[in-house]
Amino acid sequence: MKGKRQGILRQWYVLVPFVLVAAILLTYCGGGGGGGGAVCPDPAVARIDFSIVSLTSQFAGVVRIAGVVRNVGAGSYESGPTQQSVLLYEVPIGGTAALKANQPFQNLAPGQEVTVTYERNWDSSSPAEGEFPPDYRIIITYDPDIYMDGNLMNDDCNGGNNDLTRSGAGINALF
Ligand SMILES: [Ca+2]
Ligand SMILES: [Ca+2]
Repeated sequence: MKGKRQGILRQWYVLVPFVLVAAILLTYCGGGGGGGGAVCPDPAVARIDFSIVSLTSQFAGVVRIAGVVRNVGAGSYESGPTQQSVLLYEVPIGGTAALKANQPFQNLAPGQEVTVTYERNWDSSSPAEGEFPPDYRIIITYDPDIYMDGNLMNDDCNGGNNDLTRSGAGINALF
């Protein structure tokens, strides 16, 4: 009996910090919304678009990979010019991710978008692209101290939507 009570006490010691953090987040993100929704800024990777720029044959050409980031929060994102960026990686199957494009951004009103793009030659009949296409991965990256810079308007209130991957198989489907 005594052992069980100590176990519950131990669980509380672990839980209390999480409850406090959750309460603080709810107070900040949920307060003063008027409509009751979150008013904090939330840049998110909305989608990855593929398109053909030009054809060199029926099966090959120049393609564009575009990662679209949108502020899906109800609050304006307002920050310094060098504190955030959108990164585009190419990830070969079984290989190492390679950074292909880097698009800095600064302010994003609710619903506003910023796009990172990368163009390359693509041969849908080749093994490296047609048979085993790489993945494309878009990541929103922030300065490490962005939550401690004294500016609440650049605190992304949802870190769970800042990373999206799409298979390059979607490019082959365009040819
Ligand atoms: Ca901040
Ligand atoms: Ca986010």
